[in-house]
This record gives sequence, C-alpha cells and structure tokens, in this order.
Amino acid sequence: MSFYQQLVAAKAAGQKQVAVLIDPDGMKAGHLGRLLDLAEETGIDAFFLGGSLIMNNVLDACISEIKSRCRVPAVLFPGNSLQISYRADALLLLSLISGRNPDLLIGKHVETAAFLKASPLEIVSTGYMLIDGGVPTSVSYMSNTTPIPAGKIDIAVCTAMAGELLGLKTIYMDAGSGALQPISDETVRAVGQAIAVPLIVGGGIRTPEKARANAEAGADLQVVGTALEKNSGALREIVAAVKGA
Ligand code: 1GP
Repeated sequence: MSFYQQLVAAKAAGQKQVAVLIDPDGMKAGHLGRLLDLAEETGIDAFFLGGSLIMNNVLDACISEIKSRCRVPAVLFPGNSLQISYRADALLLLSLISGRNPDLLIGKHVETAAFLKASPLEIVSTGYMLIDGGVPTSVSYMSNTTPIPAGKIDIAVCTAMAGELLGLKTIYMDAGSGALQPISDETVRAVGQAIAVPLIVGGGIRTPEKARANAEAGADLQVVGTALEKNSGALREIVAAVKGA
C-alpha cells in the first residue's frame, strides 16, 4: 500500500497516525539509531525527512539506514529542491498556500516537475499551511512568508478549503519546528471538519495530552520532531496517546 493509500485508509477507519520528523543535517550521533529502534517498538506510521538547510550530503545515507533497519515509510518533506532522493518512498510536493511567495506556490514545482515525473517516488500534492506558533520559525524566515495568525481560524479554514478545491491531496498545518505554541485544538477541529482530505498537523507537539487532543479534534497524522531530540523515549507516550484517542 502506498503512503497516501495508507493515510486515506487509516482516516477512513478512524485510526490516527504519527510521523517522526528527521532533519538529516541536524541529527546528532546515535539519535537516528534510537529513533529507528523506537519506530519499530512503538509502531509509528512514517518518517518525514527534511530541514531548512543543507549542510552535509547525508540524506541518502539517512534513508538507507532507515530502510535497512525498519519498514516504516521514508517520506521526503523537503525544505528545498536539493532535499530529494530516489531512495525515499514518497515526497510531499508542498505548495505553501498560507503564503504569497509564487516560487513556493508553483515556481519550484515547475523547476522540478520533469525530474519528479521520471522518478520512482510517490508524489503527494500537499497544501502546506503555516500557523503562527508564537515564535519566528526557520520555515517562515526561509520561505519569506507570514504565517496565518493563530486566532484567525476562519482564514485557516478557508485556506485549507481552497487547497482541497484546487485538488491537493492532503493539508499539512504546521506551527513550525520548535513552535512555542502548537496549533490550537479549535483550529485543528475547525479545519478537520471543513475538508475531506487527510489532515496532517505538526509543530510544537511535546506532550501526550496535546497529541491526544489533536487526534480527537481531527488530526489524521501528527508530526513530532523537537520533543524527541532530548528525550526520544517520549515517543512511546505520544504514540500511545494518539493511537488510544
Ligand atoms: C515541523 O511539524 C514539524 O515541520 C515538527 O515540529 O519539531 O516542533 O515537533 P516540532
């Protein structure tokens, strides 16, 4: 089953999912190994791979390590066009629909379209929405876009609806990595009710309580990264909270 089919099937069955964010460049020694052990143990649903910068040529090696040690799909969540590897299973083709930077709405897509069409990667068109998480994030700075204000739920709802109407296959609402405030339950609920495509939520999710609340509010897949950097074991409680919601 493809990554997207898995996402749709889980949504239809009411099963909530968890992905772990890996920034290959920012990975400290030993951390990837611990996450891979935990991935099998906890039954996470995907690894998302991406970051804002390219410092080293380690993406391929990171995916090979994932493939050699577990069966969890490796999904590219690229911060730029250099973060593409044929070794991955799927790629989120992000259109930054909360912003008005034409390069990130369609420009980069035109540049990479022929390459992606020829690739073996499963391409998942994704409406990517930044929601203000209380602190300027790398993605907001690097994308030169302003996030949707946290309290403007109607704007978030209409942005997600527009993305769905345009034919994007999933909506990813992100407060940005390391957000002080994760996206509110109210926003997750309102956006989840407004669209039929799977809803991915991430940014600043640190506790099992918040993960459970997101799942109950309608987040089909939650992405967790920063919370695991100091304490990878937190993944156990977060996965249990999401799967038990
Ligand atoms: C960022 O949603 C991801 O794109 C993960 O965010 O690192 O804050 O968990 P955190």
